[in-house]
Amino acid sequence: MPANLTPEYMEAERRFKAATTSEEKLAALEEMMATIPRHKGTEKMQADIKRRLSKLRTEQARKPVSRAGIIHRVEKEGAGQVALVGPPNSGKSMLVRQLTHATPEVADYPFTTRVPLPGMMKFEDIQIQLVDLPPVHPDFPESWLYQIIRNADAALLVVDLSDPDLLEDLETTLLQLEKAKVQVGAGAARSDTGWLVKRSLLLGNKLDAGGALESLEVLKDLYGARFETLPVSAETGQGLEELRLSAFDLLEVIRVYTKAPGKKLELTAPYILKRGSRLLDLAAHVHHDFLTQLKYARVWGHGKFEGQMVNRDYLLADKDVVELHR
Ligand SMILES: Nc1nc2c(ncn2[C@@H]2O[C@H](COP(=O)(O)OP(=O)(O)O)[C@@H](O)[C@H]2O)c(=O)[nH]1
Ligand SMILES: [Mg+2]
Repeated sequence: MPANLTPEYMEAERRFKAATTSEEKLAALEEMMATIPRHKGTEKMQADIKRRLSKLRTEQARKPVSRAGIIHRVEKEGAGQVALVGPPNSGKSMLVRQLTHATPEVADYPFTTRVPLPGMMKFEDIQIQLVDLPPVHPDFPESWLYQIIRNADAALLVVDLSDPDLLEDLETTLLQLEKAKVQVGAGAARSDTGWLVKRSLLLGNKLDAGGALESLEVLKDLYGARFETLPVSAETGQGLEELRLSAFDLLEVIRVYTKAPGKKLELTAPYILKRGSRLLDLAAHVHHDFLTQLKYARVWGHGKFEGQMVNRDYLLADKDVVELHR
């Protein structure tokens, strides 16, 4: 089976080969792991990356920690990792406080947040990982910040609708991302090396505050074509339920439940798969034996399928219930 490697993966591999420090190697390997297509044809490569990663991590763990040049990273958990990206004081930490059990410090002065802090956000029956981050701003030039953003599955661009400098702040954030070769929003994909496209959503926070509605209109006028824009208030909770759903959409994953033949339908924790996955992809997740032994499956879901037989190429949909037969 051909490996079908993506340009993102090739770039990460190029960076790995060019890396001179173990930090750079680790960062590149993590990106390789995040971008390698997951199928039978790349299993050996995946195993190889995993082995190198764990070796490097072990080496790192043995090293004494030096204050200067400390690197932060956030291990992925749940259905996907979403980074909160934006200027200082836009309310990133408060959003993470409201949406997860994490308790980052919230304050009305900039640069309160100095380290990443993950928290798990519930959406229906799954958990999505949010990562609170220091501001994306020239005064916080740490490269690990951009590495975390690059490595995340998606980004929420958080701006303060009550801030008169809103547009300037957003431009500063976008410029910083551009310098880090992170492309956000709609537009022709950059083809020069190193660029990474990050699915993202523009969050207009502080909807409760004075002037917010006017700013929202301006924001939509200027950036509506580039970004889907969602107004929220971390303070009052307005828009936060929509935000959970939007974050899920942003991840472009589906939930698939399995059921054993002859057993009653009992919804357990779903498998999380990329949108566009087929029955065979699910089978590979459940057990590698299914890859060769799978004969057919029955599917219940989206009002159309009531235990209908489907073959290996069946395109899975969110909330499908699948019974695998071999
Ligand atoms: N009115 C209002 N204030 C908010 C909202 N979200 C955050 N804040 C305030 O904005 C300031 C900065 O919040 P913080 O979460 O620390 O911003 P960060 O720097 O982006 O993490 C704090 O004083 C918060 O209380 C909101 O939705 N409405
Ligand atoms: Mg903060």
